[in-house]
Amino acid sequence: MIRKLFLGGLLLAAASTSWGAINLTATAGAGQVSLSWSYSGSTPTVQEIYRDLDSNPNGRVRIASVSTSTRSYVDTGVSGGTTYYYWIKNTVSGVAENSNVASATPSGSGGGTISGSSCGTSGAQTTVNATIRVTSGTYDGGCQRFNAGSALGDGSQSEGQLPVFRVENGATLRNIVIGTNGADGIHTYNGAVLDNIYWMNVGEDAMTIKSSGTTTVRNIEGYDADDKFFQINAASTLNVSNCIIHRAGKVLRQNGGTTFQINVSVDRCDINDMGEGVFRTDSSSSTARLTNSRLHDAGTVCIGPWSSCTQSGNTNY
Ligand code: DGU
Ligand code: CA
Ligand code: CA
Repeated sequence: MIRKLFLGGLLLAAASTSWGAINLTATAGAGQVSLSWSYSGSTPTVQEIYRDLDSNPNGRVRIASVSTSTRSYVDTGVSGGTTYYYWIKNTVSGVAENSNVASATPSGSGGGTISGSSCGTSGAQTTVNATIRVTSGTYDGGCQRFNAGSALGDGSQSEGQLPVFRVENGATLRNIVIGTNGADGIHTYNGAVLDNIYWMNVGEDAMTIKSSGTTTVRNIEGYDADDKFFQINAASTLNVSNCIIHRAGKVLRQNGGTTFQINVSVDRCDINDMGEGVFRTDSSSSTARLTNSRLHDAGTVCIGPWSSCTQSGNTNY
């Protein structure tokens, strides 16, 4: 009689939860984690998915509640390079059982769309003998090719060349091809927007921030910057998105020996064949961020005593 009662207790336990198991696996993808799970010995009833940034379930958050028949889930709310921990929780008649913890580290989104500039290089050509100043509103170049004349420089590494464009006070420069003589590229003063710019052969540098402000640079593409692509000569903010930079010493240089603060963000860029690296400063108060980008032979990402220099969501190819 005693033995029979004991067996009955065990059977009851098996029919509820304590002998069941939920076997969870997590597979990392580009910008996502795929979960799949199976049951042995218990019945899927109320299924919830939990996620955490460590394997201790304290502090985990519920990211989904799924139907009784579901056995897989794709979590797209993740960042590349971060390790995530998951559980499936199944509740039957108020009694909860949890799966094993499964973890995965997704890669970056691979940059999403990185398309560079939509200006081809076959537009009409103009020679620029005096820097074109854009002081307000928008200057739209219609994807014409602007070649520096010798009055501006020869596109070599010599300092003191003049820029092809100078953009000031938040004005916008759009749809420009800088031709095979790049001279000193584009200078910005007190903030500017540079949109859809193609540098066929960067001269001494592609763009210089000459005075404080926020410079926004998007949808750009540039080739063969022997030294630096972006030169930053004033305390300022630079936000770059959707760029292709092909062959350069480095993507960005804060002016040598300066200690003012710059804040730089580069998102969704394809950076390939850098001689030295990506960001270089001598200032310990400056910050830089490289996100959602694709890198190939990009060298060292953070060079110098950056206060903060971070990367996330990037992939190497
Ligand atoms: O002494 O300041 O190349 O602004 C060196 C100079 C040099 C700058 C820089 C620039 O760092 O002229 O393009
Ligand atoms: Ca935790
Ligand atoms: Ca320069």
